[in-house]
Amino acid sequence: MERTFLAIKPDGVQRKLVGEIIRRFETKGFTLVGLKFMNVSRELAESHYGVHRERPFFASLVEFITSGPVVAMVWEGDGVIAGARKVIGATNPLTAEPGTIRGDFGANIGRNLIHGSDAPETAQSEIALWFKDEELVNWSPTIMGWIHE
Ligand code: DAT
Ligand code: MG
Repeated sequence: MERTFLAIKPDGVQRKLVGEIIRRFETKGFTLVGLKFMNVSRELAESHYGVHRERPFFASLVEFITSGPVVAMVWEGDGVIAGARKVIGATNPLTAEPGTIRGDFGANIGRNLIHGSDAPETAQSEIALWFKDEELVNWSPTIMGWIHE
């Protein structure tokens, strides 16, 4: 079963959107398999956003993600990597569709509320970066037959 890494960024936490955001993935039918509330070290932030190291916004990105606690999560489901990105919406909240998390709650690209892995390779490396194996819970919701054929 596919897994992805999601993180509610400091703006989502400060704006008390944790429950609202988690609710959207739960009601969609994805399964939570890892969850922790944590401060992000500079080292972890720079590693997580390593692909953006040369971009002009890299420093502010690291500053932002380390500015307050985040909710780090792993979610599971068929097609969850692309599916969660759909729930999240486009990178810039101003162009993200209404109905998406960023489209409904965001107004600035530097405050776009949530991170989601963008491909199977990044999902795998981000899960390994943020979570130890023993922090992930293998379980199958009993209602699965009503969510998935
Ligand atoms: P996403 O978070 O949708 O995967 P990304 O990986 O391209 O987007 O960029 C990571 C984060 O960097 C993004 O959530 C917000 C910030 N960012 C991206 N492009 C930016 C830009 N042009 N100006 C400012 N911040 C930007
Ligand atoms: Mg990205």
